Order: sequence, then structure tokens, then C-alpha cells
Amino acid sequence: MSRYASTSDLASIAARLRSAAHVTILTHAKPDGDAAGSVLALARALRALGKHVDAFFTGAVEANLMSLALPGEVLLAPAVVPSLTTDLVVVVDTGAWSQVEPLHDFLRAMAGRVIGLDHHARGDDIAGDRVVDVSLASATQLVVKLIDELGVPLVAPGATAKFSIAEAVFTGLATDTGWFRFQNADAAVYALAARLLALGVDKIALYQRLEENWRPTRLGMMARALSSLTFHQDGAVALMRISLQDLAETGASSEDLGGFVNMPLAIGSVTMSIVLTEAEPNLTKASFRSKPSLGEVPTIDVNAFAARFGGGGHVHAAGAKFKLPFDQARLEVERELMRLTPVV
Ligand SMILES: [Mn+2]
Repeated sequence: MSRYASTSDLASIAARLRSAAHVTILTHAKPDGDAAGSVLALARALRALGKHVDAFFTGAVEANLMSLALPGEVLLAPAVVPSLTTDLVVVVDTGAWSQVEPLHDFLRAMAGRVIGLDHHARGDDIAGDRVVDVSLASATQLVVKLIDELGVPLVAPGATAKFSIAEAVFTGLATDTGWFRFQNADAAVYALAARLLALGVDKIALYQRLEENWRPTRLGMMARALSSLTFHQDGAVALMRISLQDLAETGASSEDLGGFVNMPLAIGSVTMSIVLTEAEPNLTKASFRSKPSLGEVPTIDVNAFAARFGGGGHVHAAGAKFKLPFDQARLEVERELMRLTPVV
């Protein structure tokens, strides 16, 4: 298995994009703020250069995230199928086949004309030419470097920052760092945030559009999730479960569940949080989060933990899928938790 790493550089990718007339931009299914922000930022930059751009979100998209896009700015796959007549495809914020399932046929057909821009530690060979930088907190940090290489201003002259490249970049930066709280919010993150704020990005308005714009069903489901909480490894690991029955009874949908996995990290003893979500009767999705170590307590590498189940992500945020019924997936996770080096 070849290592998932850069095979190209931003200057070469910028050159390929400059010579393309029609570019298609994709990201992982069920996009988060960084995925959506990366797609929108790159789409806006390439359109500013006069390119014909098909920008796609795939799978269920939170209504909050749709508020980032202007009407008609993005297409929704798989309902809309990407056109094979495009010159180049750019896949942002993922390089894993498992995260672009509805687009496999399209991406295989486009082989050789797919570019990857990612900041994840694990991925596959979707893109022949790719830049992978795991030191970056958000994929939008990488996208903005490419846009700077292309020479496109982050806010068009005379325009406001709303619906600008800058706003899309800020969205990825803010959401992938937990609004600048996580360990990955380093000096480079704050420096880029300062640049974007100086361009007029309205962080309060953006926070309200993205984080304070939920339906009541989210809180109903939150109550369910919290009541399912169990503790493992002497209280160091918190596990929550969300079943199809919970979703049916609260009227919530998967779009209402974003960020739940972070809630148990508010508990002092908890260094790792897990949410298991029953997506289908034989498909369970797991989200893993861990807290950075402050000294005595070792950090749990959830990327390595997720890898035991064929998943992956980052040291402090990762995911995995189980083609198993809900209770069996939970048993698998609990069994692996027993093998975790004790953390107290
Ligand atoms: Mn990301």
C-alpha cells in the first residue's frame, strides 16, 4: 500500500487549473463546514478567472451549510450527475474512496484528470496529482494557498465579504478548529483568521448562520444522545449511541447531529468521546474525538483507533463505518476499548 502523501505541488496544480476551461469540484459526502467552504472558495476563485465551474455537494447537506452558497452556486450529487465533458476534477478535504461513494463511476472515468487537495492522514489514490498537508487544520488553508498562487483576491474589489472566497475560507478554518478552540488552532490558523477578518468577514453573523440556526429537533435528539451516555476505561472514554428509533421518535434527521461527539469532552475525566450512529439496519457510523494532553494524561490517537476498524482522520478527530447491526458495532468498539492502553 502506497503512502498517502503529496504527489504534486500547488504551483503545478495552479498551472493545470489555469489551462482548463471547465472544472468540476467535489468533496466528501455529507459535507462539513470545511468541505463546503473548500468547494465554495475554489469555485468562486475559478469563476473569477472565467472558468466554467460545476461545484458539487454530495449526500445530505445541513441546511445551515446551504446558507453559505448563493442560489444555483452548487449542484447536489448524486441527484445531479457530474458531466464527463469537464477538463479537470478537484476533490477537496478527502482522498478516501469510502467518502465519495456516489461518485466512484464518475471519478474512475475521469482518472488522470483528478486533482486532490487534502489535510487528512489517510486516503487513497482518487487523485493522481495531489497535495496533502496534514499540518493544516483545515482544507480551506490549503485552498487559500492555491488561490493565492492563482492570484485571485479573496474579496472581489468593491464587493462585500458575504458570499466571498474569504467567507468560505473562514468557514472551513472556524469549523475544523471548533471555532478556534482545538489544538490544531495554531499560529497559522489565527494569522489567516486575522487576514480574513481584516477583509471584512463577519464572524458573528457567520456563527449565527452556521451554529445558531438549528431546528428544535436537534435539542430533542441531543437529550436522547446524552441519556445514552456510558463511560469506559475509568471514565476516560465516553460513548453515546443514536439509533434509528431515536431519530424516528424525535423527528430528527442526520443533519441534526453535527458536533454531538464533542459534548462529552466537557467532562473533566473524559479524554476520548465516541458517538455511534445507526445509519441503516446494517450500517453503523462512528465518530471519535480526543482531547489534547495537558501533561499527565496521554493523548489518545483516535486516527489510530479508527484505523482498527478501517477508518481514519486526524489524531483528535476521526471516523469509521461498520457494516454491522448497531449492537454488534457497539460490541466491536467496546472490545477495542478494552485493549486501549489504560488512561487514568
Ligand atoms: Mn477538513
